[in-house]
Amino acid sequence: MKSFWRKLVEKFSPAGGERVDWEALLLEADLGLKLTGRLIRLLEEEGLARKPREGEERIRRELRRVLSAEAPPSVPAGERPEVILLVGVNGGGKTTTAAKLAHRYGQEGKRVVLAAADTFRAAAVEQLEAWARRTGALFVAGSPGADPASVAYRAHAEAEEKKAHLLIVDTAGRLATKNNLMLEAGKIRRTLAKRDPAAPHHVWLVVDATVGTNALSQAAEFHRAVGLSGLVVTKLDSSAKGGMIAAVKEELGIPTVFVGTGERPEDLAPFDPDRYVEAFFGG
Ligand SMILES: Nc1nc2c(ncn2[C@@H]2O[C@H](COP(=O)(O)OP(=O)(O)OP(=O)(O)O)[C@@H](O)[C@H]2O)c(=O)[nH]1
Ligand SMILES: [Mg+2]
Repeated sequence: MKSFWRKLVEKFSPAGGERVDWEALLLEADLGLKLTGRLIRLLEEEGLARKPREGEERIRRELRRVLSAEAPPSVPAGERPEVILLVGVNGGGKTTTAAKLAHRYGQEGKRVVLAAADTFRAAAVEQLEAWARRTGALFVAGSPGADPASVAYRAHAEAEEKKAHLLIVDTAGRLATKNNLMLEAGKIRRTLAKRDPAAPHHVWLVVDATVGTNALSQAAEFHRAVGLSGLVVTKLDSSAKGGMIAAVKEELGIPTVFVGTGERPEDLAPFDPDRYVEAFFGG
């Protein structure tokens, strides 16, 4: 199967591959304005702009550098539970990702608490509870309409009491206004910090890869409001290109920590820059 990159190369080098419209190609690959601009300047400075093969090789090397490997997140067996707060707009895959993380760390032998801090949508609580049962995690929820921050607070107390290694907090994605969404995430973050100044240890934005460079503006907004430490990019199994992973790292310095590749609990993998670059360019 031809990779999307190959298809783009064909599309943007109409004259038999001698010249490539790099700018159009890189933008369509979801690399964003800033990274695209820098890559073009690189190619020009190094005299590779009109050399399709060498140009591509240079881009590949630069992407690999931008995505430099970071150690995959691990859950230390500390005194207090490690806390992961998941935020993002509706439908991005937060609840599914919470379940996948519970499954992953549960399999490693960690005691996991799943907290449903989405008290906005009644079905959301049931959805997460079902996942908790499936993955063997403990489950904490609030009543419909309860303050999500209070659910997070209680969940942390329970996680400590049960000597859990990990607390995963799922949040709502749809609120009356986007501003409320940010305010709520900020409040949950501050409330967790009252229980443990080191918490939340991770604040991850869950984004759907198929939104393309929209992920950049989502990440910028959430980063401003809550401070993000990582990205979880979901639905990479759909026809998504995933270029925004490099764009977000370049523009905001936020690394992708996990990628979702399906709807089952096991469809989550730590982000691997080498595999990503390989898949991005394809054969
Ligand atoms: N194909 C695929 N589907 C996914 C993936 N992750 C989540 N989904 C699906 O995307 C849909 C939305 O996922 P949820 O986990 O409910 O998203 P959410 O962010 O919790 O949504 P809200 O609670 O409404 O904000 C569901 O149908 C999931 O099964 C993935 O990696 N691949
Ligand atoms: Mg949800």
